[in-house]
Amino acid sequence: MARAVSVENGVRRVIGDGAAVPDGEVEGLGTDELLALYRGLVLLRTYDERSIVYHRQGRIGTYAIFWNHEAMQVGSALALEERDWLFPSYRESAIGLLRGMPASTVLSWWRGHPAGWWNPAEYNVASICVPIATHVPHAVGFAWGSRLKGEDRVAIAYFGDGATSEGSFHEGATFAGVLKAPSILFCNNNQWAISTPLSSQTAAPTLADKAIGYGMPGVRVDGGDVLAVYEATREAAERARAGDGPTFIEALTYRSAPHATADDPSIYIDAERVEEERDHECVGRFEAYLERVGVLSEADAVEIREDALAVMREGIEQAEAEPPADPTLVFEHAYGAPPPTLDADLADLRRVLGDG
Ligand SMILES: Cc1ncc(C[n+]2csc(CCOP(=O)(O)OP(=O)(O)O)c2C)c(N)n1
Ligand SMILES: [Mg+2]
Repeated sequence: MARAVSVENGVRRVIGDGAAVPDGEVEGLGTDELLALYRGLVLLRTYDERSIVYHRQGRIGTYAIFWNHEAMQVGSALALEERDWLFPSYRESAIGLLRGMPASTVLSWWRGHPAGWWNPAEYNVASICVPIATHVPHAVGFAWGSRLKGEDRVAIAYFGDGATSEGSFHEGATFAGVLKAPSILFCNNNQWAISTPLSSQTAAPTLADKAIGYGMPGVRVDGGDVLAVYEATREAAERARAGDGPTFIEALTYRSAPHATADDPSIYIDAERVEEERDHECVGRFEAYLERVGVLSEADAVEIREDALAVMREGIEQAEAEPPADPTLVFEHAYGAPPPTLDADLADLRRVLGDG
């Protein structure tokens, strides 16, 4: 049976439904800040939708869709300061765009091109992490190191529900709690780890319940509500800066797109629940809120959408203008002592690529 994300049971919500459920507001967010959140949502939504088209056209490789995860990414990233560091997983691949990273960089990453590598210190955005949860200890270690150096930086690690079953999550969370590292463990609970349901990840009633075992607060928030995510992340950052340690945020959603372009969820997912989620997708939900509070005009909305499309057009053009990568790069940094077969392997690859 389909069921909407509950707003009871301690799940924080700010945006109402325009009818029986009233709107709230977040202290300190004026017109400019609300429009910045909207701009971020539209930019990421446009990135995601264009990427699926580029994938179908063979212009990027396999792509991890984040449709309807934008509120979690934008709400949390914009609640932090520019000096704070983001540690994304593949699901947050384009989060750097919110820090001024060109779209061509992220598109190049999905094209498997070295132009997709960036210097993390340039944007305070760590490399996209594909191994599940291994970046949790990285983020926590970074936060702890920053504290030792007397810097006022918070690190946020993004990961999924499935990641909470990994050893690296446990190690990172333990480390964060014990050392009071100024960090935020942000879990996008989209209730699926590819085809493995949440019920296989934990017997606990909620993922936030795990936080108590690590000595940190566990906060549950409606992951489709950009304002609730913003507020929860801002509070977590304040705790971290005050020296009170990490916070685990469980943002609830239901994955309403395939895991990635290579996945067919129709054989395992609850289609009715997906439809319901899509009807309440996070960008439209915030747009309706902004219209209700009189902040967004139709002209603004059109301009913001056109700007985002222009970013993507320029991004794919730049990514495709990159000269082909040198295949030796794949081999060069893999071994301290290369095996004797490596030269022959490289010659084979060059032949396949018509490159030698
Ligand atoms: C260490 C490791 N094991 C397995 C995989 C294969 N894998 C890729 S995505 C994924 C599911 C992760 O689910 P979740 O943590 O819920 O994140 P979501 O994709 O739903 O955002 C798995 C098991 C991997 N990338 N890394
Ligand atoms: Mg998941």
